[in-house]
Amino acid sequence: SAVIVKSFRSLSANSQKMSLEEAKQVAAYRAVDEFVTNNCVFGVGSGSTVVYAVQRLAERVETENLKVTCVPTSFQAKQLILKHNLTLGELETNPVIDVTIDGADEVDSKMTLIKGGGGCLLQEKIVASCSKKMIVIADYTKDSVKLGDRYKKGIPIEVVPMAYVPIRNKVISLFGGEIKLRSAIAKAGPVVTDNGNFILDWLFTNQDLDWKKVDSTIKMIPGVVEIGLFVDMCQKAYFGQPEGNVVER
Ligand code: ABF
Repeated sequence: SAVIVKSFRSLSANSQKMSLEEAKQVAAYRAVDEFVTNNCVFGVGSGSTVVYAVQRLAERVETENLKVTCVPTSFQAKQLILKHNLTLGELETNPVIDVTIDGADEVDSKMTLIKGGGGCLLQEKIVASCSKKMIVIADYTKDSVKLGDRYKKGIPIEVVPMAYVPIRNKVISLFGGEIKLRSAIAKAGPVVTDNGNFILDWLFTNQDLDWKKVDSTIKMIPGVVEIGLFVDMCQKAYFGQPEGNVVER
């Protein structure tokens, strides 16, 4: 009986692990099936959930013979587009995007997003700003009431490397909390983004800040390139659940 209990435990543990990936996949498939149409320009986000969205897009392009132009939000996204032999576009030739599907680190009850855990926030925000619709796909661990409820790694701020110390000091003097310069692994050098910049992770403590004001104020600090706060940019979010269903907001 001990063996049976152990196997059930490992099974349930595996099924729990599987459910996080399944949750991402079911959310991604739902969004692609709902929003991607023939002749559309599609913004491809970054992160692990978007991998499933591109898989589903490639399936549909092939089976339904769809014409879709894909604009990437990072080096990773571009590689995904090329890997699936999808039509690669760019903002220079496709400055208006019909729909962007992207991941997020956290979504609050007002659809404000923390993005940039993967370091791609600048191009993600640019592409999202050029999109008629921006759709978030995520597993259930991203669905929060307030920013900071679940995601504890802070809000990423992309900065020009020379200015990271004065920016760090200014953000803390304005809004409190603490700030860490993102490095890939302990004692290694700082992470450098696709755009050659550094990332500061701002571990905010006040969860009731006016995020629109925070976004605009921090953006005004010289040397700040972008902040991983998406306010009033996301029209809809799909959260895959452990049971395999999808919660839409
Ligand atoms: C990307 O998706 C980033 O903005 C964010 O950090 C990431 C979330 O990653 P995942 O989909 O792997 O949870 O868009």
